[in-house]
Amino acid sequence: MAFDYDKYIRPGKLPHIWCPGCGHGIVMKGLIRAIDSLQLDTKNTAIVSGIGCASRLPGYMDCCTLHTAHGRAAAFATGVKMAKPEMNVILVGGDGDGTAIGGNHFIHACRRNIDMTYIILNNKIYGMTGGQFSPATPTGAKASTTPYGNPDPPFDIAKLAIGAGATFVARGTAYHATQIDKLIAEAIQHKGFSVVEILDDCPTTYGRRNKFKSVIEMMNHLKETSVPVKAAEKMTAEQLQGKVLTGVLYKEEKPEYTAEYAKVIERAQAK
Ligand SMILES: Cc1ncc(C[n+]2csc(CCOP(=O)(O)OP(=O)(O)O)c2C)c(N)n1
Ligand code: SF4
Ligand SMILES: [Mg+2]
Repeated sequence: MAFDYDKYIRPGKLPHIWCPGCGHGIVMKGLIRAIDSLQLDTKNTAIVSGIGCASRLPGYMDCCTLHTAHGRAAAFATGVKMAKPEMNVILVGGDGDGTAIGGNHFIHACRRNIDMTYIILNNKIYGMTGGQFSPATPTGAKASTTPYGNPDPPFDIAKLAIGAGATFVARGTAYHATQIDKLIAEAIQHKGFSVVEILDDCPTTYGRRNKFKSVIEMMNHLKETSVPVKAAEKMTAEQLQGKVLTGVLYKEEKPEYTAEYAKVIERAQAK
């Protein structure tokens, strides 16, 4: 029997706002399958976002959802988790939302190791506002604000998360759709701050400017430029030139923030 996505879609919210060929819907379906595979109680699952095309995702989900201010998903989500540590808290947002205006919130959420999962939909551009360059736009790529090519080097978002202290970091792509749910499910099960970066596409504001002739070309680009971590172990530095690694990139066990905070309260009350 076909998978019943409707079960998790908020009644009356479709059609969605995304352009034909946008990768964000592929990620939403992956998130739905992950929630279903873990049998999460949707009434005990908060999905929190900032602003952007990616950040519209929670609005379609029949869970407890918060669509907040640009770049502030991590701050709101931290509030939810601190108030209700028993809730599953999932953040969803774009590369611009999470690493430009929200970069500060992002790195500090990583540092605290609070038990939440942050899904970053990295389409390398500010899609919603017409294609301004983001901190994930590749050097040389064209954006509405870099019409002669972007002079800035991009962040490697996964490495940024690891450096800032996230204890589970994975990367997937919208091309590898059937891997997305598995990465998200593993991230949700991890006790601590987990980040899942999904490389996806914005054909409307990035693809057209950067000479991708079709969505299929953008998808093939994701396929051709990514390598699973296991396969990368057998490849030379030369073969890995220009490739990004996918799969679980980092995992460690560390004290979780809400549990540590509960101990602080206990100590204070014992005085
Ligand atoms: C404080 C504030 N500054 C700027 C904006 C305008 N704005 C809305 S979405 C967005 C960028 C979204 O890019 P990204 O997070 O990458 O999501 P995408 O649309 O690419 O999915 C910007 C700059 C805003 N809404 N609020
Ligand atoms: S503008 Fe880009 S990111 Fe936004 S919905 Fe369209 S394709 Fe997706
Ligand atoms: Mg974006």
